[in-house]
Amino acid sequence: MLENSMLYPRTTVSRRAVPLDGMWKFWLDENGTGEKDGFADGIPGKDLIPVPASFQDFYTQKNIREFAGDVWYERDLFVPGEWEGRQVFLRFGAATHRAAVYVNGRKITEHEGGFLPFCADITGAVHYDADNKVVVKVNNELAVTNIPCGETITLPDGRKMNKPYFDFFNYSGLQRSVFLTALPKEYVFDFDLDYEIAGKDAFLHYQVRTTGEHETVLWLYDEEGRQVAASAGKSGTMKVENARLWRVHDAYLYRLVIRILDGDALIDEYGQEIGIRTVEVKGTSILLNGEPVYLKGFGKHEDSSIVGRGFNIGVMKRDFELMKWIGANSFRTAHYPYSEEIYQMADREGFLVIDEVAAVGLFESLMNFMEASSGKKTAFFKKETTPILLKAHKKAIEEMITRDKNHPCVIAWSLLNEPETTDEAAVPYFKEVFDLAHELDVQKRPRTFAMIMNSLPDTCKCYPFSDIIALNRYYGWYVSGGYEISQAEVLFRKEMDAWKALDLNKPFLFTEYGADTLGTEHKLPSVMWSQEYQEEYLKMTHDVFDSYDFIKGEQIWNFADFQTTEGILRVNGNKKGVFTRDRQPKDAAYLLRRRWKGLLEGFKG
Ligand code: BDP
Repeated sequence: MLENSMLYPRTTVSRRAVPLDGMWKFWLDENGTGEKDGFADGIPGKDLIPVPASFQDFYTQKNIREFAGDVWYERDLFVPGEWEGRQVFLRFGAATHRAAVYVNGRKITEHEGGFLPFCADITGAVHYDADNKVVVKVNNELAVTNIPCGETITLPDGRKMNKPYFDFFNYSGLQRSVFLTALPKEYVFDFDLDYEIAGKDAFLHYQVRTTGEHETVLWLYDEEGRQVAASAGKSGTMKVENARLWRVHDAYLYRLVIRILDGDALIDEYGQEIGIRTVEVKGTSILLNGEPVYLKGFGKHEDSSIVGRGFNIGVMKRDFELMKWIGANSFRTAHYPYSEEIYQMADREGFLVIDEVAAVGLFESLMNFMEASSGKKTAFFKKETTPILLKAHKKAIEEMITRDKNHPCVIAWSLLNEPETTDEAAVPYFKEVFDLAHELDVQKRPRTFAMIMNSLPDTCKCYPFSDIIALNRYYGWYVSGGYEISQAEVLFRKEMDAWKALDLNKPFLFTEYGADTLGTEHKLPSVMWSQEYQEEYLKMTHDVFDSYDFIKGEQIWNFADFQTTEGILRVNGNKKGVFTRDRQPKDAAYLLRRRWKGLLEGFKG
């Protein structure tokens, strides 16, 4: 059970939420002595850095960009006197990958895991109507005991260096908004919603958790602000007559308001936009409101110039506009839960989201995405430290599901990306994470994991756990690329025929396929890396998709070019983007647009 509420901070009649975004003091702890040197009381220097943002791409020194270790943030915090007697928190959208929070020199809390929110209860540590000092130590070292997996090595000159087992830059720092919040002592902590559609009406089953015993009441308002249902009690059902359902690109949002009352007096109020919809897997179909849907879209990243993985509201807007333009209806939050604002936008825009926890790099390999697919390395889950990893992984699943479960956009949980699945040791590990997701989600949304190239019908021990079989496949890129593409197609079809022969009666989805393409390169006839080849590759791949009825979606890798660690396989980043890193279309974007605009929502339904 989580210690802190995961609800998004909002100001209401009973609550206050003050964003602390802006410039914070910043210090790179190159000697790792911050703790001993008393940084908790205040950090050295005068350097300022923006929050939210990754710290890496602002500076001109390579040792800052590549830094592995502790970085420190500090700012003053004025806490209004009227808040005395309330519950006062600092709420971090994320701190990558772990953090310790100090207020006025006192350690308040620690949090492990870089992509989910946490709160520091500072009620007893602050001076009211006065300035206080907040110091946050953020550490970005990678290990096989935490997700995402990797290692931290020490170079001959004594510097530490991160070695990710994954293919995206290890951006870190305070990458999401920080809020100062004040809540009443008794407050709405969490709630769960589940829907049932009955003809024109809908039933909304709910459960509310509060920190006290007073009466809880719920109101539901439509988009015009008219009250359409109400209920009392911490659990129950509301009937919504003539319910407007939440649909793809036609997202109707009701507003749920939860109040805690003491007679006529209001103790707490929390409101959130919700969408009435059902999600289900039936046979080989993915059903939204009982109707089949074919997923078209992307694996994405939170990644942009200068701010790195920092939440960027402008980039978010542009991304949604491009996704609408191209005819996409969905995306996967590869390879970590995204900023909460992105799910709010997907709710509003009617996009279907596969929400992925940061379990990436669960493979015995330094260049995971290449070596791992060769099948040479196995038995990742046999390590002595696996139980520690599993614990961190389960905690992240709990935090993710608690945070995101009430977003109508979230239609499935992706519990791992490209893990090792060929050794029996993976099986009990998978069982634990898949069971946990099922147990935590009252909507029992489909669960999946993205399967690497060597997780094949005859080698993968874990696909039976998935409700949707999600494949990451690169026939024509990592396998038989270029002039050998006809061979790639033969191999691809051979694999798909083998899946077909298993007759799993489950939907298949491509969570990754793609070819690195330089936005600057044209070549007639094509060569690999040219825009012409990206189109050839897509035509072949889409032909294969269209030959199998059980394939119910395609999410190309990647929406946009993104930063990775430097290396011989990456030209200043991964270039599989359909859009460049500054969000302009490559030629393939027009091909995809023609295809996706032409496919019916219920294609192959
Ligand atoms: C897959 C990974 C993804 C990589 C991609 C690639 O899931 O993170 O970026 O391949 O190689 O292995 O482009």
